[in-house]
Amino acid sequence: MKSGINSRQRSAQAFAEACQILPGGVNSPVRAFAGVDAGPLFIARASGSKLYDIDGNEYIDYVCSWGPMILGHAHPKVLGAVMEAAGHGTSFGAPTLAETALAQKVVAAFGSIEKVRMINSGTEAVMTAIRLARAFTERDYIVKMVGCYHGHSDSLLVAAGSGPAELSRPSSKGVPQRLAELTIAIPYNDIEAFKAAFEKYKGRIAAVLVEPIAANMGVVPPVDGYLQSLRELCSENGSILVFDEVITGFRVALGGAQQLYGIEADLTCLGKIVGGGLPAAMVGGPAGLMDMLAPLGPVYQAGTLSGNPLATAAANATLEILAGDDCYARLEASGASLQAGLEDAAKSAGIALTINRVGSIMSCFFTDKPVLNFADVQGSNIKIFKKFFAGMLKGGIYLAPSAYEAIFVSLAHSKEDIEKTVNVAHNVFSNIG
Ligand code: KE4
Repeated sequence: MKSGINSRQRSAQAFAEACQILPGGVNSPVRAFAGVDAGPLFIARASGSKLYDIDGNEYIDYVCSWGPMILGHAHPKVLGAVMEAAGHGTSFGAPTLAETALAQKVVAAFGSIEKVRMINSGTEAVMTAIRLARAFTERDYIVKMVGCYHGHSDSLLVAAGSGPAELSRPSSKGVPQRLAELTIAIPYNDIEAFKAAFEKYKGRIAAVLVEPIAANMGVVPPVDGYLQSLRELCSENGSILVFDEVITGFRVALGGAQQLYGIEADLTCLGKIVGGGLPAAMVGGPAGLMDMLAPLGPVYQAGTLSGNPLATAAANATLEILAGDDCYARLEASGASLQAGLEDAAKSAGIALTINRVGSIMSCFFTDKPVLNFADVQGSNIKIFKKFFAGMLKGGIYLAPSAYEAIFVSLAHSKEDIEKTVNVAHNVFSNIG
């Protein structure tokens, strides 16, 4: 097995075929490698920290399926739980004990959550949270931050990060202007802009939606006091503070960014890790809000495969392992080691590099300035990012194919993986100029 790209012929052929039948050859835009002017690799299998493409190339994987694979790929306990569940049937459309058990784990981890509703995607979780907030407050406006991404529901494809940002149209066609006007987009980490929005739309803002650690414009942590200010202003104005913890939930701490920063949201959206690599997500919050959901309350939400037995099996197995006492210390150590190695490699090559990191998520911005919001990301050198991405891939390191995404480190990444990654980066940086 060779590491890195030796041939990618079969991927190229597979992509050409896929493009005949799938728009852009993919089932999610960021996978198309549009952000790095290349064609995607087709993956044959994955195990631990490694991915293997259909040309037989091996990569150290830092995409981790865009976050869910915090334990690494094909973890034996997760596979075992899924296979055991599958043997009893794959979907019933009826309640199961595993859903209650999973909900109990989430409630135990998040002090702000008394009840959860399981769904199938982060998009649906955020969509439901917004609907709940609008129902509870009887208001229509929502505030989101420029460059944050919250899935592809209409109201949130406004000034969105991740894929839409890559396509340089931060809003999507097909979203009615009248609907988009109910979404107020302001810069992340800008409290004055936030206060001004509350002044202008006083008494009319149903919800403030934020990634407590932005990770869809690359990783951009909240500046000191930012989340506290959002919390206070929402409380003062009777608006619902929604933390989109689809990436940060169970990633930066078992209790997500809320545990890390000590700020409680009114509603929390979870996804990715909470599905253990299968389709599952959640919206959670106090019973007074959550009980507005059907069948109890007037807010409708439903899903054929919600709480699916396979996804709940993967999720329960994953969260049981993450509750282990040293997981987050190990993730922090690996993240810090990778950051230090990459910074050292860039410095020795004279490359301007700013790394933003929180625990096991980070992003590389090719600039010598701080990166505090989406405009700062756009001011970084994206051309150098593309060369960095291509060089790392050639060296057997699979990073997210976009400057607007994150590097995810898992518990399966070994010291040797980190060392190899840093060595490849030394080589790439010394030739990137
Ligand atoms: P999904 O609907 O893709 O499960 O979740 C949407 C979502 C919601 N909130 C946050 C903070 C998210 O990051 C996401 C999805 N993240 C992207 C990558 N940054 C998923 C990858 C993709 O779109 O293919």
